[in-house]
Amino acid sequence: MADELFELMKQSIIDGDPQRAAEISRRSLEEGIHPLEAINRGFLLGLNHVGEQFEQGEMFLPDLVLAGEAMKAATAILEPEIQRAGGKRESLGRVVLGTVKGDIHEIGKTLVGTMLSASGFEVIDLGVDVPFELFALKAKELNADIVGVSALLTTTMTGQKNVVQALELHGLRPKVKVILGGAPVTENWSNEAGADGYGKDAMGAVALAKSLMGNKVSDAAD
Ligand code: B12
Repeated sequence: MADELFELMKQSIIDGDPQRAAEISRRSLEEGIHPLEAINRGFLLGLNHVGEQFEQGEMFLPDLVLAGEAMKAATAILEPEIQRAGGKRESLGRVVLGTVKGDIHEIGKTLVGTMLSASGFEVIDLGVDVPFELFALKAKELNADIVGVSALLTTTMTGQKNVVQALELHGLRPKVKVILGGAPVTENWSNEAGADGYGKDAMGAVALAKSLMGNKVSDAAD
């Protein structure tokens, strides 16, 4: 039964059908499927399929756009449920999050924000196409503990390093930890960019943020 729904979820993304994606999201909640499971075992498989087809020249930009819209329709319904399941608790730390300049991919970044917030972090989401220095200015203004930078393109990934440099320039390192993510990001790149770590997915992002807060020297001014 659940397997059938996962298949329908995947197909709604491949078809680029936001209405259908929303409808199946609601149904899956009614049937007691965990929203994160719906994302990981259903919708994401569709998005990966579209990405692969696009790379092979079998699908085109409009397909990518529609798949993105369908994914957003699904997460609009599922993410509030992930938040609710997290409940309210004391803040584990403050995270400034965004997708780096030149890059408008938002789905993964938003999912990371939702998971961090459901796990007890305070998240300030700066959105997409965020100028390098704005990450630093916001981190300073909001006294952030962690800055999270997402990049989905090999061409914009280099911007993550610029964010680390902007934080250095503003004297915020190492007080503010930097975590990186996005499909092309690896541990090697994270080291090369001078970040504190990278998260492979939203669960990895939460584990990383928690471990960095555990290692963080507490600041009397906080
Ligand atoms: C949907 C999509 C789009 C949509 C985005 C819609 C939106 N509102 O976000 C649109 C249509 C806008 C788009 C545009 C483009 N795209 Co696009 N897109 C995709 C696609 C299919 C899915 C991305 C996605 O949402 N994945 C799902 C999320 C949940 O996964 P994720 O983003 O990887 O995030 C997870 C982890 O990476 C991690 N994570 C992410 N961020 C962070 C941050 C932190 C701090 C941490 C710790 C972890 C973390 O956790 C997340 C949750 O698990 C991918 C293919 C793919 N399978 O990745 C191509 C892909 C990324 N796009 C690609 C390309 C080429 C483009 C365009 C250049 C196409 C064009 N010719 O115009 C443009 C670029 C626009 C721009 N300037 O940004 C290529 C990139 C190739 C490359 N290596 O550089 C890909 C890989 C497709 C391909 N196979 O060729 N795209």
